[in-house]
Amino acid sequence: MKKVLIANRGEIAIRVMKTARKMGIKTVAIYSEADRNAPHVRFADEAIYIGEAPSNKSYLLGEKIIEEAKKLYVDGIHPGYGFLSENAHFAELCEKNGIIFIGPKSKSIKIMGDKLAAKDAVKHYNIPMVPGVDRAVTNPKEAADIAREIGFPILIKASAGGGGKGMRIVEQEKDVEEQMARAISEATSAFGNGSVFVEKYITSPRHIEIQVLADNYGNTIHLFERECSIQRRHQKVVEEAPSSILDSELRKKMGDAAIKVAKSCDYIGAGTVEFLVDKNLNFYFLEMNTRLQVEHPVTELISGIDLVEQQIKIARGEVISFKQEDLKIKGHALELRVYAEDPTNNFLPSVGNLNIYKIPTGKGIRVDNGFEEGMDIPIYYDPMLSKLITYGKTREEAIQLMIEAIDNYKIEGVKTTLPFGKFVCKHEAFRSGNFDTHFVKNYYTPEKLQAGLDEEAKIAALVALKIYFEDQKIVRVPLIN
Ligand code: MV4
Repeated sequence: MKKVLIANRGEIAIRVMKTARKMGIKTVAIYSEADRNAPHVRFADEAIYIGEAPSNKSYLLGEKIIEEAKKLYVDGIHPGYGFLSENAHFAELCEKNGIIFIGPKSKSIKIMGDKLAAKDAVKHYNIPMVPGVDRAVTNPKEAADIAREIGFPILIKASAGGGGKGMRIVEQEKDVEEQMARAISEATSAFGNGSVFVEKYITSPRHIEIQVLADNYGNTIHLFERECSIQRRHQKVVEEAPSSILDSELRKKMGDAAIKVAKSCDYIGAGTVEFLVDKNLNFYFLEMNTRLQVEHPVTELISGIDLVEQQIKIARGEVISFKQEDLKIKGHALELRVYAEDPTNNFLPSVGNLNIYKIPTGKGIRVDNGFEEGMDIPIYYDPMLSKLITYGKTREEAIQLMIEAIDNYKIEGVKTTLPFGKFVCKHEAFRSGNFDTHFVKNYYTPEKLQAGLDEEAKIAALVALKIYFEDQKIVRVPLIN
């Protein structure tokens, strides 16, 4: 593989290019009208203009991207995350055009993209599943019967859904009919597929996912877990590895289950198997993400494995060069997603110009960044500016590094989720490890964040005052005795 096209933008495009370059592979960027001067375009060896700013006129135009790739004799396409990364048709189209899709086969994408097909694929592998049904339910009476059997609350899920879209919690029998109808109509309009199923609702779970790697020769391994419970409306905010609730025994059980999930769909490449873990540490398979995930860096830091390098090696037909037994967790990593969103105003996108944008550096700090000072933040795409990743010997060290690194960002022009990240890192529930997927809903209010910001402003003002007086050599009258 001599030349790879990265069908993406922002931090992930740059992240993938860095590894390709390290491996001696040439890189090709694609860009939309809004990204003519974007960092990922300048970072690449070559760049191709695809189309207008909206994604459906540029980054989602699979056929156009392949057509341009062929003109430049590209050998492989890395899709990053989002956009075309879980588009089975695109993966197939690449192969049909003699270009390697750096990802799984389209068959695996198809199976795991459909939650019922996924349940069907894993059913002979003895994977723990949430109590419920593994077939589409259309009749509310049938749903009520199932609910009575498994017990309320239940969760109605869209088969074509995922990432929290098209889900309905139902607490009582009298609400089943109405919520069913809503779930079906939501799923029909959102996915063009009204198929729904019913599960027992796990009320306060942790969201833990396992990173897997599989080559073309039947070798499938896992690279431990990521704890992703700190999320807001299905948008992850802080991720970490390892999870403080897993011991080596549970880690092995979940790792083995994840490997079996990957095998059930003949998975090849890097993938992630999502689980819910309940209060009693029972775990249940939820879904599999057939792409490189946003939060992959925390796994890279604790395992010492470059996941993009592994993706490329596997795609060009190499055998995974290490065994499960060779892998060991070393240290602790945290990731904060830095979004241009206002945490004091319902996380509203805060678009504008990055008048000042300075990112922290130092030992134990990694920033995967897609922006630079002076840039306007395009309104067309996800407003994530960068990912702040910290790595320490212990969890406490990684948290402390995170707090300091947050303070060392200098951003003016837009509001960001940095103060929110600090709120999480300073919260007792997070520090003690005693939290679940409801952390944000349970503990966060804009007022608490504002109080923290006001306190910091006050301290900053007092420090400034102190420096001022010292400079002036003015003898102060004590303010308080
Ligand atoms: C669940 C659940 C509780 N019980 N399934 C959310 C996203 C999608 N991957 C599945 N999700 C959930 N499925 C049962 N049977 C709770 C969630 C869920 C969740 C899962 C992971 C991370 C955050 C979440 C937030 C709300 C709900």
